[in-house]
Amino acid sequence: MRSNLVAGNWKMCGDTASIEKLVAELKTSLPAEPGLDIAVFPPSVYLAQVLAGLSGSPVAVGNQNVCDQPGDGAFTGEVSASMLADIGCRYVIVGHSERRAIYAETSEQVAQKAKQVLEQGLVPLVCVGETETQRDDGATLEVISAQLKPIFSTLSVQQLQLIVVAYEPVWAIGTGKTASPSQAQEVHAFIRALFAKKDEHLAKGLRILYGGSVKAANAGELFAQADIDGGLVGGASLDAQEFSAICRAA
Ligand code: G2H
Repeated sequence: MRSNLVAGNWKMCGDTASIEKLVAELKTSLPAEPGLDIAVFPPSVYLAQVLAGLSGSPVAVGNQNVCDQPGDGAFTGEVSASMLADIGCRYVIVGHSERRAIYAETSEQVAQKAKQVLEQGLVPLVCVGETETQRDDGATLEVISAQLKPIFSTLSVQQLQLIVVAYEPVWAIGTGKTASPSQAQEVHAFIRALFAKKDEHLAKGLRILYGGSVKAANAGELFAQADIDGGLVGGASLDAQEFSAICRAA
């Protein structure tokens, strides 16, 4: 049976004081339930602060990005998966649509990043999702399939068993528009079927999160879908009460 995962992507938000307050509030408000994993992804300069603040709590910490090369090396400005493992991170988001769109990350780079993360014993959250134009053109499933192709060709079946996929329709990110539960379920089922072509057992165990304007008011309906195993939450994860309510819905 798959355990649900709710992940809070804080993006490029916060400062020392606001993060201290958020961590303190999360410690008292987040549910601790068997079968539910919770992780937060602060901006990387605050990872040490958040790891220290959440130490002893069941909440895991991850980074929002990683270098596609192994460390150490001459890659100015980058952070390696080995460094993230060294400080105690458990997860890394790779291929978020903001990185694909703003920083021109390709699906091949995303697969290399996932490989680096796995080689350090961490779990990559591999993000995929179509733009509004692609959805309007009826190309959603084709786009998702193309984004996942390098993941299948780069990772072994053993490695694929360890990843988490996040379906985040670009048109729903930070826009207040959410995919309907049935729109999201259709894509999640498609993703699971793609993994089943590789290995049935792998597909059954794969956790597929939904992301895109998830909030307490829509989380329950989304998470009730057969192939939705939790959420990747942006804006709403910056409010401890709202994030806790989303976690309770999982
Ligand atoms: C999608 C999501 C978190 P939000 O980017 O990754 O953000 O919930 O603000 O749409």
